[in-house]
Amino acid sequence: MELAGCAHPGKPGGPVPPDVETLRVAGARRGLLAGCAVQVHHLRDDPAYAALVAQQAGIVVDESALKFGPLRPSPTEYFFDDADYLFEFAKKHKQKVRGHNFVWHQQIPSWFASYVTSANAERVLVEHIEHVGGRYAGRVHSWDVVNEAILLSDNLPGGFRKSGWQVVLPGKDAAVPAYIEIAFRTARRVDPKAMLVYNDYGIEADDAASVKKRAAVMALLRNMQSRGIPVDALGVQSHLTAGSRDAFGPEYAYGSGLRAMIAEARRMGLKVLLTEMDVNDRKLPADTAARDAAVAATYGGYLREALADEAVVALLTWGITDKYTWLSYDRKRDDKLPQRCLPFDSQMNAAPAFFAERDAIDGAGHRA
Ligand code: 9MR
Repeated sequence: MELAGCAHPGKPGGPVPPDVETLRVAGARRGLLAGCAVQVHHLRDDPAYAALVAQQAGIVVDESALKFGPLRPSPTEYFFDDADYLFEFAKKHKQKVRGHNFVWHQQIPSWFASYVTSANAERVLVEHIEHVGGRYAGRVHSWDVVNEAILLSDNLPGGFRKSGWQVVLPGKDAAVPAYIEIAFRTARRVDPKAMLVYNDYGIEADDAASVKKRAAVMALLRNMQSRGIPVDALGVQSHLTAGSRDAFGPEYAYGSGLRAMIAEARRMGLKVLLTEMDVNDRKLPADTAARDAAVAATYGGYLREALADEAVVALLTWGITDKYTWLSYDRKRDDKLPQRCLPFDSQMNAAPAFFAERDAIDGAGHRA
Protein backbone atom coordinates (compact mmCIF):
# COMPACT_ATOMS: atom_id res chain seq x y z
CA MET A 1 0.00 0.00 0.00
CA GLU A 2 1.17 3.48 -0.85
CA LEU A 3 1.54 5.52 2.32
CA ALA A 4 -0.10 8.88 2.56
CA GLY A 5 2.15 11.92 2.36
CA CYS A 6 1.62 15.13 4.27
CA ALA A 7 0.23 17.33 1.52
CA HIS A 8 -3.24 17.73 2.95
CA PRO A 9 -4.06 18.24 6.64
CA GLY A 10 -7.65 16.93 6.27
CA LYS A 11 -10.71 17.61 8.41
CA PRO A 12 -12.98 15.63 10.76
CA GLY A 13 -16.11 13.82 9.75
CA GLY A 14 -15.12 11.98 6.59
CA PRO A 15 -12.97 9.12 5.47
CA VAL A 16 -9.34 10.13 5.35
CA PRO A 17 -8.46 11.00 1.75
CA PRO A 18 -5.30 9.28 0.55
CA ASP A 19 -3.28 12.51 0.60
CA VAL A 20 -3.97 13.23 4.29
CA GLU A 21 -0.96 12.59 6.46
CA THR A 22 -1.44 9.42 8.48
CA LEU A 23 -0.53 8.77 12.10
CA ARG A 24 2.23 6.35 11.09
CA VAL A 25 3.82 8.84 8.70
CA ALA A 26 3.56 11.74 11.15
CA GLY A 27 5.16 9.53 13.80
CA ALA A 28 7.91 8.27 11.52
CA ARG A 29 8.95 11.85 10.72
CA ARG A 30 9.46 12.40 14.46
CA GLY A 31 11.16 9.09 15.20
CA LEU A 32 8.00 8.02 17.05
CA LEU A 33 6.25 4.72 16.40
CA ALA A 34 2.53 5.45 16.11
CA GLY A 35 -0.03 2.68 15.90
CA CYS A 36 -2.88 0.86 17.59
CA ALA A 37 -4.21 -2.30 19.16
CA VAL A 38 -6.12 -4.58 16.81
CA GLN A 39 -8.37 -7.63 16.98
CA VAL A 40 -7.29 -10.33 14.58
CA HIS A 41 -10.81 -11.65 13.99
CA HIS A 42 -11.84 -8.22 12.70
CA LEU A 43 -8.73 -7.97 10.54
CA ARG A 44 -9.95 -11.21 9.00
CA ASP A 45 -13.63 -10.35 8.57
CA ASP A 46 -13.76 -6.56 8.08
CA PRO A 47 -11.74 -5.35 5.07
CA ALA A 48 -12.43 -1.66 5.70
CA TYR A 49 -11.06 -2.02 9.23
CA ALA A 50 -8.02 -3.95 8.01
CA ALA A 51 -7.34 -1.22 5.43
CA LEU A 52 -7.58 1.49 8.09
CA VAL A 53 -5.14 -0.36 10.37
CA ALA A 54 -2.74 -0.87 7.46
CA GLN A 55 -2.99 2.79 6.51
CA GLN A 56 -2.61 4.37 9.96
CA ALA A 57 -0.48 2.06 12.12
CA GLY A 58 3.29 1.72 12.05
CA ILE A 59 3.09 -0.61 15.04
CA VAL A 60 0.34 -3.02 16.11
CA VAL A 61 -0.51 -5.14 19.12
CA ASP A 62 -3.37 -7.60 19.45
CA GLU A 63 -5.86 -6.99 22.27
CA SER A 64 -5.84 -10.67 23.24
CA ALA A 65 -4.02 -13.09 20.90
CA LEU A 66 -0.72 -13.20 22.81
CA LYS A 67 -2.16 -13.46 26.29
CA PHE A 68 -1.68 -16.61 28.32
CA GLY A 69 -5.31 -17.78 28.24
CA PRO A 70 -5.99 -17.36 24.51
CA LEU A 71 -2.64 -19.05 23.70
CA ARG A 72 -3.05 -22.02 26.05
CA PRO A 73 -6.19 -24.14 25.63
CA SER A 74 -4.59 -26.76 27.88
CA PRO A 75 -1.28 -27.18 29.77
CA THR A 76 0.19 -29.04 26.79
CA GLU A 77 -1.40 -27.17 23.86
CA TYR A 78 -0.71 -23.85 22.19
CA PHE A 79 -3.05 -21.97 19.86
CA PHE A 80 -0.98 -19.73 17.58
CA ASP A 81 -3.37 -19.11 14.65
CA ASP A 82 -4.38 -15.59 15.66
CA ALA A 83 -0.92 -14.47 16.72
CA ASP A 84 0.61 -15.88 13.52
CA TYR A 85 -2.00 -14.00 11.50
CA LEU A 86 -1.03 -10.77 13.26
CA PHE A 87 2.67 -11.22 12.48
CA GLU A 88 1.86 -11.98 8.82
CA PHE A 89 -0.42 -8.95 8.55
CA ALA A 90 2.23 -6.73 10.09
CA LYS A 91 4.95 -8.05 7.79
CA LYS A 92 2.79 -7.40 4.75
CA HIS A 93 2.14 -3.82 5.83
CA LYS A 94 5.64 -3.11 7.15
CA GLN A 95 4.46 -2.67 10.73
CA LYS A 96 6.21 -3.47 13.97
CA VAL A 97 4.52 -5.79 16.47
CA ARG A 98 4.21 -5.49 20.23
CA GLY A 99 3.79 -8.56 22.41
CA HIS A 100 1.03 -8.20 25.01
CA ASN A 101 1.69 -9.97 27.39
CA PHE A 102 3.48 -12.83 29.16
CA VAL A 103 2.13 -12.21 32.67
CA TRP A 104 -1.25 -10.75 33.62
CA HIS A 105 -3.86 -11.50 36.26
CA GLN A 106 -6.67 -11.62 33.68
CA GLN A 107 -7.21 -13.82 30.64
CA ILE A 108 -5.34 -16.68 32.23
CA PRO A 109 -6.51 -20.17 31.26
CA SER A 110 -9.34 -21.89 33.09
CA TRP A 111 -6.95 -24.74 33.96
CA PHE A 112 -4.52 -22.38 35.74
CA ALA A 113 -6.09 -22.55 39.20
CA SER A 114 -6.21 -26.35 39.41
CA TYR A 115 -2.93 -27.04 37.57
CA VAL A 116 -0.40 -24.41 38.67
CA THR A 117 1.09 -24.83 42.14
CA SER A 118 4.11 -23.40 43.97
CA ALA A 119 5.94 -26.58 43.00
CA ASN A 120 5.49 -26.28 39.20
CA ALA A 121 4.80 -22.54 38.70
CA GLU A 122 8.34 -21.54 37.76
CA ARG A 123 8.55 -24.31 35.17
CA VAL A 124 5.14 -23.37 33.70
CA LEU A 125 6.09 -19.70 33.44
CA VAL A 126 9.55 -20.32 31.98
CA GLU A 127 8.24 -22.85 29.46
CA HIS A 128 5.48 -20.49 28.38
CA ILE A 129 7.90 -17.63 27.75
CA GLU A 130 10.38 -19.93 26.02
CA HIS A 131 7.72 -21.35 23.74
CA VAL A 132 5.88 -18.13 22.87
CA GLY A 133 8.80 -15.70 23.04
CA GLY A 134 10.96 -18.19 21.18
CA ARG A 135 8.47 -18.62 18.34
CA TYR A 136 8.44 -14.88 17.60
CA ALA A 137 11.99 -14.01 18.70
CA GLY A 138 13.57 -11.29 16.60
CA ARG A 139 10.16 -10.16 15.31
CA VAL A 140 8.83 -8.37 18.39
CA HIS A 141 9.47 -4.68 18.94
CA SER A 142 8.61 -4.86 22.63
CA TRP A 143 7.09 -7.34 25.05
CA ASP A 144 4.85 -6.35 27.93
CA VAL A 145 6.58 -8.92 30.10
CA VAL A 146 4.48 -8.12 33.14
CA ASN A 147 1.21 -6.23 32.99
CA GLU A 148 -0.53 -4.49 35.91
CA ALA A 149 1.35 -6.04 38.86
CA ILE A 150 0.56 -3.16 41.23
CA LEU A 151 -2.75 -2.87 43.09
CA LEU A 152 -2.34 -0.86 46.27
CA SER A 153 -5.71 -1.88 47.72
CA ASP A 154 -4.48 -5.49 48.01
CA ASN A 155 -2.22 -4.20 50.82
CA LEU A 156 0.82 -6.35 50.07
CA PRO A 157 4.30 -4.93 50.76
CA GLY A 158 5.52 -3.01 47.69
CA GLY A 159 1.93 -2.52 46.58
CA PHE A 160 1.81 -5.76 44.61
CA ARG A 161 -1.41 -7.23 43.32
CA LYS A 162 -2.48 -10.52 44.85
CA SER A 163 -2.63 -12.14 41.42
CA GLY A 164 -2.50 -15.84 40.60
CA TRP A 165 1.21 -15.58 39.79
CA GLN A 166 1.94 -13.59 42.94
CA VAL A 167 0.27 -16.26 45.08
CA VAL A 168 2.22 -19.19 43.62
CA LEU A 169 5.55 -17.41 43.00
CA PRO A 170 5.99 -14.64 45.59
CA GLY A 171 9.66 -15.36 46.33
CA LYS A 172 11.54 -14.06 49.37
CA ASP A 173 12.28 -10.52 48.19
CA ALA A 174 9.35 -8.29 49.07
CA ALA A 175 10.64 -5.59 46.68
CA VAL A 176 10.53 -7.73 43.52
CA PRO A 177 8.29 -10.81 43.49
CA ALA A 178 9.92 -13.93 42.07
CA TYR A 179 7.51 -14.23 39.16
CA ILE A 180 8.49 -10.76 37.92
CA GLU A 181 12.21 -11.52 38.10
CA ILE A 182 11.78 -14.91 36.40
CA ALA A 183 9.60 -13.46 33.64
CA PHE A 184 11.99 -10.62 32.74
CA ARG A 185 15.15 -12.75 32.91
CA THR A 186 13.57 -15.46 30.78
CA ALA A 187 12.22 -12.96 28.25
CA ARG A 188 15.68 -11.41 27.81
CA ARG A 189 17.29 -14.82 27.32
CA VAL A 190 14.67 -15.97 24.83
CA ASP A 191 14.38 -12.78 22.74
CA PRO A 192 17.37 -10.52 23.37
CA LYS A 193 16.25 -8.10 20.63
CA ALA A 194 12.86 -7.25 22.13
CA MET A 195 12.47 -4.21 24.35
CA LEU A 196 11.23 -5.49 27.73
CA VAL A 197 8.40 -3.46 29.20
CA TYR A 198 6.61 -3.18 32.54
CA ASN A 199 3.10 -1.94 31.64
CA ASP A 200 0.45 -0.41 33.94
CA TYR A 201 -2.59 1.87 34.16
CA GLY A 202 -3.78 4.48 36.65
CA ILE A 203 -0.39 6.22 36.76
CA GLU A 204 -1.14 9.16 34.47
CA ALA A 205 -3.20 11.68 36.43
CA ASP A 206 -2.56 14.09 39.31
CA ASP A 207 -4.96 12.74 41.97
CA ALA A 208 -3.75 11.11 45.18
CA ALA A 209 -4.39 7.50 44.08
CA SER A 210 -2.45 7.97 40.83
CA VAL A 211 0.42 9.67 42.65
CA LYS A 212 0.72 6.68 45.02
CA LYS A 213 0.48 4.09 42.28
CA ARG A 214 3.06 5.94 40.19
CA ALA A 215 5.45 5.89 43.14
CA ALA A 216 4.96 2.13 43.60
CA VAL A 217 5.59 1.46 39.89
CA MET A 218 8.74 3.58 39.84
CA ALA A 219 9.99 1.88 43.02
CA LEU A 220 9.50 -1.51 41.38
CA LEU A 221 11.50 -0.40 38.34
CA ARG A 222 14.31 0.97 40.53
CA ASN A 223 14.38 -2.23 42.56
CA MET A 224 14.53 -4.32 39.40
CA GLN A 225 17.43 -2.27 38.10
CA SER A 226 19.35 -2.49 41.36
CA ARG A 227 19.05 -6.29 41.21
CA GLY A 228 20.23 -6.44 37.60
CA ILE A 229 16.83 -7.59 36.31
CA PRO A 230 16.58 -6.59 32.65
CA VAL A 231 13.87 -3.98 32.02
CA ASP A 232 14.04 -1.49 29.16
CA ALA A 233 10.86 0.52 29.25
CA LEU A 234 7.84 1.70 31.18
CA GLY A 235 4.49 1.19 29.46
CA VAL A 236 2.02 3.92 30.39
CA GLN A 237 -1.34 2.55 29.31
CA SER A 238 -3.05 5.95 29.05
CA HIS A 239 -6.69 4.90 29.44
CA LEU A 240 -7.91 8.42 30.09
CA THR A 241 -11.26 9.96 30.92
CA ALA A 242 -12.40 13.25 29.42
CA GLY A 243 -13.59 15.94 31.79
CA SER A 244 -12.17 18.94 33.51
CA ARG A 245 -10.25 19.24 36.74
CA ASP A 246 -12.65 22.00 37.78
CA ALA A 247 -15.72 19.83 37.31
CA PHE A 248 -14.42 16.43 38.41
CA GLY A 249 -11.14 16.85 40.30
CA PRO A 250 -7.48 16.04 39.76
CA GLU A 251 -8.10 12.52 38.46
CA TYR A 252 -9.09 14.25 35.21
CA ALA A 253 -5.93 16.34 35.01
CA TYR A 254 -2.84 15.10 33.20
CA GLY A 255 0.24 17.21 33.58
CA SER A 256 3.01 17.69 36.08
CA GLY A 257 2.93 14.18 37.59
CA LEU A 258 3.01 12.57 34.17
CA ARG A 259 5.91 14.73 33.04
CA ALA A 260 7.85 13.99 36.22
CA MET A 261 7.31 10.23 35.87
CA ILE A 262 8.49 10.21 32.26
CA ALA A 263 11.53 12.32 33.15
CA GLU A 264 12.38 9.97 36.01
CA ALA A 265 12.14 6.97 33.69
CA ARG A 266 14.45 8.74 31.23
CA ARG A 267 17.02 9.46 33.96
CA MET A 268 16.91 5.76 34.85
CA GLY A 269 17.83 4.94 31.25
CA LEU A 270 14.37 3.62 30.41
CA LYS A 271 12.25 4.33 27.36
CA VAL A 272 8.56 5.11 27.74
CA LEU A 273 5.75 3.73 25.59
CA LEU A 274 2.19 5.03 25.62
CA THR A 275 0.67 1.63 25.09
CA GLU A 276 -3.14 1.69 25.30
CA MET A 277 -4.45 5.22 24.82
CA ASP A 278 -8.16 5.94 24.62
CA VAL A 279 -10.44 8.56 26.13
CA ASN A 280 -13.53 7.42 28.00
CA ASP A 281 -16.36 9.93 27.41
CA ARG A 282 -18.83 8.72 30.03
CA LYS A 283 -18.71 11.97 32.01
CA LEU A 284 -19.61 14.02 28.94
CA PRO A 285 -23.08 15.00 27.73
CA ALA A 286 -24.70 13.18 24.80
CA ASP A 287 -24.19 15.94 22.23
CA THR A 288 -21.84 14.49 19.63
CA ALA A 289 -19.97 17.63 18.65
CA ALA A 290 -19.37 18.65 22.26
CA ARG A 291 -18.24 15.15 23.18
CA ASP A 292 -15.88 14.92 20.23
CA ALA A 293 -14.38 18.29 21.05
CA ALA A 294 -13.76 17.35 24.69
CA VAL A 295 -12.30 13.95 23.78
CA ALA A 296 -10.03 15.59 21.20
CA ALA A 297 -8.94 18.19 23.75
CA THR A 298 -7.95 15.37 26.12
CA TYR A 299 -5.94 13.66 23.38
CA GLY A 300 -4.20 16.90 22.48
CA GLY A 301 -3.50 18.08 26.02
CA TYR A 302 -2.23 14.72 27.23
CA LEU A 303 -0.04 14.07 24.21
CA ARG A 304 1.49 17.52 24.26
CA GLU A 305 2.60 16.82 27.84
CA ALA A 306 3.79 13.26 27.23
CA LEU A 307 5.46 13.70 23.84
CA ALA A 308 7.43 16.70 25.07
CA ASP A 309 9.88 14.15 26.50
CA GLU A 310 11.96 12.29 23.96
CA ALA A 311 12.04 9.20 26.17
CA VAL A 312 8.57 8.48 24.73
CA VAL A 313 9.26 6.40 21.63
CA ALA A 314 5.88 4.81 20.85
CA LEU A 315 2.22 5.78 20.99
CA LEU A 316 -0.55 3.25 20.47
CA THR A 317 -4.26 3.78 20.87
CA TRP A 318 -6.25 0.82 22.22
CA GLY A 319 -8.12 0.30 18.99
CA ILE A 320 -8.42 2.57 15.98
CA THR A 321 -12.20 2.83 15.50
CA ASP A 322 -15.05 3.29 18.00
CA LYS A 323 -16.74 0.37 16.20
CA TYR A 324 -14.70 -2.16 18.17
CA THR A 325 -13.71 -0.40 21.41
CA TRP A 326 -13.71 -2.34 24.69
CA LEU A 327 -15.12 0.79 26.38
CA SER A 328 -18.51 0.32 24.75
CA TYR A 329 -19.07 -3.02 26.47
CA ASP A 330 -16.89 -2.63 29.58
CA ARG A 331 -17.42 1.04 30.48
CA LYS A 332 -20.94 1.77 29.26
CA ARG A 333 -22.29 5.30 29.39
CA ASP A 334 -25.37 5.87 31.58
CA ASP A 335 -27.32 6.95 28.48
CA LYS A 336 -26.18 3.76 26.67
CA LEU A 337 -24.82 5.77 23.73
CA PRO A 338 -21.72 4.19 22.20
CA GLN A 339 -18.43 5.65 23.37
CA ARG A 340 -16.61 8.05 21.00
CA CYS A 341 -13.13 7.42 22.35
CA LEU A 342 -10.77 6.67 19.45
CA PRO A 343 -9.27 8.54 16.47
CA PHE A 344 -11.85 7.10 14.05
CA ASP A 345 -15.57 6.89 14.71
CA SER A 346 -17.73 3.80 14.29
CA GLN A 347 -18.15 4.58 10.56
CA MET A 348 -14.34 4.75 10.36
CA ASN A 349 -14.40 8.44 9.58
CA ALA A 350 -11.69 10.59 11.11
CA ALA A 351 -12.86 12.11 14.39
CA PRO A 352 -11.49 15.33 15.89
CA ALA A 353 -9.37 13.05 18.10
CA PHE A 354 -7.48 11.86 15.01
CA PHE A 355 -6.44 15.41 14.17
CA ALA A 356 -5.62 16.18 17.79
CA GLU A 357 -3.40 13.09 17.98
CA ARG A 358 -1.70 13.75 14.68
CA ASP A 359 -1.15 17.42 15.41
CA ALA A 360 0.37 16.56 18.80
CA ILE A 361 2.75 14.17 17.04
CA ASP A 362 3.57 16.82 14.45
CA GLY A 363 4.30 19.32 17.20
CA ALA A 364 6.62 16.99 19.10
CA GLY A 365 10.39 17.13 18.86
CA HIS A 366 12.39 14.55 16.96
CA ARG A 367 13.50 11.56 18.99
CA ALA A 368 16.91 10.04 18.54
O1 9MR B 1 -9.26 -4.81 25.13
C1 9MR B 1 -9.14 -6.04 25.81
C2 9MR B 1 -10.47 -6.75 25.76
O2 9MR B 1 -10.80 -7.10 24.41
C3 9MR B 1 -10.43 -7.97 26.65
O3 9MR B 1 -11.72 -8.53 26.70
C4 9MR B 1 -9.99 -7.55 28.05
C5 9MR B 1 -9.97 -8.72 29.00
O4 9MR B 1 -9.92 -8.28 30.31
O5 9MR B 1 -8.70 -6.97 27.97
C6 9MR B 1 -8.72 -5.79 27.24
O6 9MR B 1 -7.46 -5.19 27.21
C7 9MR B 1 -6.90 -4.74 28.44
C8 9MR B 1 -5.40 -4.90 28.33
O7 9MR B 1 -5.08 -6.22 28.00
C9 9MR B 1 -4.70 -4.48 29.60
N1 9MR B 1 -5.08 -3.14 29.99
C10 9MR B 1 -6.50 -2.87 30.02
C11 9MR B 1 -7.17 -3.26 28.71
C12 9MR B 1 -8.65 -2.89 28.71
O8 9MR B 1 -9.32 -3.65 29.67
